[in-house]
Amino acid sequence: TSNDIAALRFKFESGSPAGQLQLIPELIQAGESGLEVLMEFLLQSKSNPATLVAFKAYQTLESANSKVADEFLQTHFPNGIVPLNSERGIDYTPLQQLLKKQDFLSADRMTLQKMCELAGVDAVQRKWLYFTEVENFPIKDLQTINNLWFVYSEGKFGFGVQHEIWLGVGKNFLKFWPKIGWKNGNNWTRYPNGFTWDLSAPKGHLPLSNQLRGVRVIASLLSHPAWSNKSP
Ligand code: UYC
Repeated sequence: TSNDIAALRFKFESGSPAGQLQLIPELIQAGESGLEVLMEFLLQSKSNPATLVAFKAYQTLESANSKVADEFLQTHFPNGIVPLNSERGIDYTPLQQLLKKQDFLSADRMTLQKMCELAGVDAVQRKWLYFTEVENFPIKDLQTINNLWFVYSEGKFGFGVQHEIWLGVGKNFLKFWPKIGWKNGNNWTRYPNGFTWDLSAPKGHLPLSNQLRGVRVIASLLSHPAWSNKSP
């Protein structure tokens, strides 16, 4: 009844993220009026960094077989739900498209490509990064890349997750590698087939940073102010 849906709407809108996740199946059961609650929620949170709840709401609408929901997504979120802010005019749409499909291997390569674009023409030709370039990356762009990885991996991947794990081992890379599945005993995980390209991977497994040229690039990525300064 309309009373039930009003109560459900109130519960959803005032709930914690965990509570909201649990309510999504009930909203689907409520039919079109439940989907409307999710659409309104997505519109209201449009300018904020996307959250896991927003991603679940998005996935739900996408698979709802509803003409209204399809048109809504096509109009407001044609490429996905993460805002693609860039301070240097970089187009992160291709990265969002790959991550939305959870094609993590191609997304990992695209991430390196986009970070090279962010660093400038020299890096695009070189196809890898100097740590001095990484230090100068804008917070906004790293947060966009990270939000994309985080949201579409349902909280498993991204530099922010790697940052947390790295702090947890006292910034000790020898302890960090095995934790994220990049080294097993004395053996480096081999690129590309040794890595796990789906959500069964350990937390923080992706995106990769090639260590051939040393740890300075990943060290400056993980020390970047993007991970301590959450406001845009
Ligand atoms: N590779 O082993 N890696 C490559 C990783 C290393 C090697 C690319 C990560 C160790 C060679 C990516 C690890 C190592 C190539 C990564 C890893 C090594 C290559 C493609 C665990 C030998 C070039 C993008 C730390 C002991 C040959 C790029 C090729 C490529 C990532 C070998 C993303 C996380 C120290 C010879 N490795 N790389 O940047 O495949 O080239 O084209 O890090």
